Amino acid sequence: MRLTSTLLTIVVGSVLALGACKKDEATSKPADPVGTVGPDGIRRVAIEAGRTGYKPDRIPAKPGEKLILVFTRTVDGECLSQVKVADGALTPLPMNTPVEIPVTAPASGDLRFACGMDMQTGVVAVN
Ligand SMILES: [Cu+2]
Repeated sequence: MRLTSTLLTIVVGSVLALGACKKDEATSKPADPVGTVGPDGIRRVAIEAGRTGYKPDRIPAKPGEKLILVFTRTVDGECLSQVKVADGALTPLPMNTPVEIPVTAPASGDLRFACGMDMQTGVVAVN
């Protein structure tokens, strides 16, 4: 009897935990490294600077392609409050405010972006 109720508690607990997990996934936007092309013909890729770093953290691009990275910081704290793209200046990222940074993909290889402390990183990747 006691074992049964313990098992039941575990099962119910797991179901509740799974449910909570699923709900989390549904509310957070999936990473989309492709983005959308605006009326100006320039591709915009939204990047979330959040709890787990940059999402997406790898944006495939064509050689020399011009694109606009749209960073939105969704987490408090100093770490992701600034972003540095390639060898450019540090750009402040206010909370929940999209900040557009135009970039040109390299002829080959990766164009790197990182937080102000160089802890979180991502790339615009040319294959
Ligand atoms: Cu950092």
